[in-house]
Amino acid sequence: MAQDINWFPGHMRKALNETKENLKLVDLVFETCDARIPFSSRNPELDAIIGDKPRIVLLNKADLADPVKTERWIAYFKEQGVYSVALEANRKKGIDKLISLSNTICADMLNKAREKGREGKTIKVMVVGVPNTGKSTLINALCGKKAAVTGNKPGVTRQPKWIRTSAGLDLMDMPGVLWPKIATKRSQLVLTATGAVKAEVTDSTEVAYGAINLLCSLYPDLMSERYKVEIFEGQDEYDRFLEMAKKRGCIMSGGRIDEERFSNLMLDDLRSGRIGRITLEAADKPVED
Ligand SMILES: Nc1nc2c(ncn2[C@@H]2O[C@H](COP(=O)(O)OP(=O)(O)OP(=O)(O)O)[C@@H](O)[C@H]2O)c(=O)[nH]1
Ligand SMILES: [Mg+2]
Repeated sequence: MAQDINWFPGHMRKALNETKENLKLVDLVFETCDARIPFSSRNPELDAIIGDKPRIVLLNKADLADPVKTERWIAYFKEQGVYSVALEANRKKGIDKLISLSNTICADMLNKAREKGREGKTIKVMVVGVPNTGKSTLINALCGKKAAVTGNKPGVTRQPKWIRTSAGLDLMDMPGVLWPKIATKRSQLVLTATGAVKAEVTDSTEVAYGAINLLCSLYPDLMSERYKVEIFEGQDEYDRFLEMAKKRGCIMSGGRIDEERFSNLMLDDLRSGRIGRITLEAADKPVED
């Protein structure tokens, strides 16, 4: 991965500080991650800030992830004593489960408020996570209207914002945050490939090349089907990349392969689920390089 990517621009430091300050105002934290990369899309700095505050890890974009692996991740979080829910925020799937789990976790607090005569007490929730994991989409799903701005790129939400829902939750939408030193090249690759890092600061050919090699080892059948090439052990990776680009018609005048155009097409395929349902990190060995 290119050395000069700034994973932690100034506005993210500001958002992280605001997370720390606002945490005292909330009862519960929803931490969104990308179900395709539940290990790499959890921010260790956010994790430290959240500390012991009750939280639910949301495996969002579950529609794009491998369902069997998502089940294993849910079991893994359970073993760790962490609440988690698989979500498809854009289709409102998993929302009812999330509301009922939030009520269960906050039952004591709600009962105490009721005893004191505060009937309408809401659960105050802060929604945090790395960029582009669907925080604002989730908030819109919970309140049934477009109260938060969403977008198919990271860095859409810039300011914390309170949004009231009819489900008994008050939600604070937070800007997505990364952290300064993303430990492994593999984490850097999967975060950029899935779209948590601004496309403008990455080299699309480098990201697509890495993503293709990873996907060919994890999901050879899906890749072979999508890009109409044979995938076999000992294959030259660069030759395979060029062949895929050629099959996709990414050829310039004079016959040269248009690597950049193919890379952008491939990343678009990956980000929008056209390759198939894929999960790039397994719960039984979450740390790999
Ligand atoms: N396939 C799929 N896409 C989703 C899902 N949830 C959100 N998205 C899409 O993901 C993109 C990012 O959604 P946002 O809600 O803006 O993400 P965010 O976490 O608020 O992003 P920042 O504000 O940049 O941190 C949008 O294009 C959404 O439509 C989901 O469950 N499945
Ligand atoms: Mg947002």
